[in-house]
Amino acid sequence: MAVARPIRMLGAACIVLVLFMIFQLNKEPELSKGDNVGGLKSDPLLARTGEPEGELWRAEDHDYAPDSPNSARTNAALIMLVRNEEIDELIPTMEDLERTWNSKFNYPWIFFNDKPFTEDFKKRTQAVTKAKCQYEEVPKEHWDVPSWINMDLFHESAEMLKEKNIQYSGKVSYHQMCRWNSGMFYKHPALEKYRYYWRVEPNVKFFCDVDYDVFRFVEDRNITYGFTINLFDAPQSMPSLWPETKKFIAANPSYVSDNNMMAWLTDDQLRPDHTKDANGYSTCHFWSNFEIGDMDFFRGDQYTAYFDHLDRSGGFFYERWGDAPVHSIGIGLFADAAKVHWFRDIGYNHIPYYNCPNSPKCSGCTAGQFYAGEPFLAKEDCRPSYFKHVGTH
Ligand SMILES: Nc1nc2c(ncn2[C@@H]2O[C@H](COP(=O)(O)OP(=O)(O)OP(=O)(O)O)[C@@H](O)[C@H]2O)c(=O)[nH]1
Ligand SMILES: [Mg+2]
Repeated sequence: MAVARPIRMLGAACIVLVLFMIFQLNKEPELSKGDNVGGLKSDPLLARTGEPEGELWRAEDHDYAPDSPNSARTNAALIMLVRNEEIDELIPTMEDLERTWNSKFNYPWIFFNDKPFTEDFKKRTQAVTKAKCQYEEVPKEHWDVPSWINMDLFHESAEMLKEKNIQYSGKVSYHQMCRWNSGMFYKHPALEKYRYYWRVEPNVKFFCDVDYDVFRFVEDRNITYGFTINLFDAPQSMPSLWPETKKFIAANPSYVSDNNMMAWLTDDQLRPDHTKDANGYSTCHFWSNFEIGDMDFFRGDQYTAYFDHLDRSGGFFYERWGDAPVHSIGIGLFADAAKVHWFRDIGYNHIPYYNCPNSPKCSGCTAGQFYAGEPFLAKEDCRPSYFKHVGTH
């Protein structure tokens, strides 16, 4: 029986439409921001993301039972500085990371606080995980404002920073927190036996299933530092950080790594005004609310001397240096750039920024999304400079 011509035409049109849709679904998405991702043709976050290459340790192949004395876990821990009052924001974050990763590997959680943890905090956090939870107070000598800081000068400086809209500048505890994260956390006795850490904060989100042992991954490849988000900072919070850094380098030129990231640290193309206002530092940094790192790097001679130099100069209090730029400059100068890893496969959000891979392992975020909220946030993205000067590894 002959099929009427209009029906044949309709059938052909449907086939073409289906083929077109298959093509659209399979092609790599176009870059959303013109050519602005470090000169790359497409945003690497939009490319299909799988697991990293090479051998990976999986829970099916090794013993990751929580209480196993001979487990395949390496010496690493999940760490979090947190206040008792933040418990409600912390539980969903812990649940996220347990669901997507740690319930398979059972690395211990170590919580730090400048005050004693309450029984309620301990009970509710331990209930989220099969892994061991440990609760530690920060030693007073690691937290207190150092003796060489003049508090009158601190208050005067805080007033000036407030006029420049620098958030939290008047809050002493915020400065203490930034200093502790910059140069103290890895000196805590509870971390002495550990080499690798994964830093977590309350209220952050994880979107993707990660099915390999991330700590074994960094150990096997000798990775010094892993990040998810690369961001600009407020130059007004750190006018003397780069000048102090330059003084340190001039006095210790041999500390600088042969394969350093100076070009990224001093880029003056992407946001020239930022680099100018921060006196030579682009302000680009690894956003340190997420970091996976090798504490042996921070305990090493170069970073130790660098932190001590910065600490003595007073900028953690007279300015508002964050641990993110301080870690980033330390890593950018003293580490081997080849040993810094972008965890593109770990979907992550700390309000308002995202790392959201294009992968079937992820749900709850939009692939390639960098921010949620006002469009002006887009300009805080420093990935174009990082990809250009350092790469996408
Ligand atoms: N125990 C304790 N934890 C703190 C203190 N200040 C900050 N923290 C923790 O340090 C981390 C960073 O503090 P936040 O207040 O989130 O700082 P931030 O990320 O720069 O600021 P937001 O953008 O407001 O999140 C979080 O894990 C806090 O729980 C403090 O005084 N005591
Ligand atoms: Mg935070």
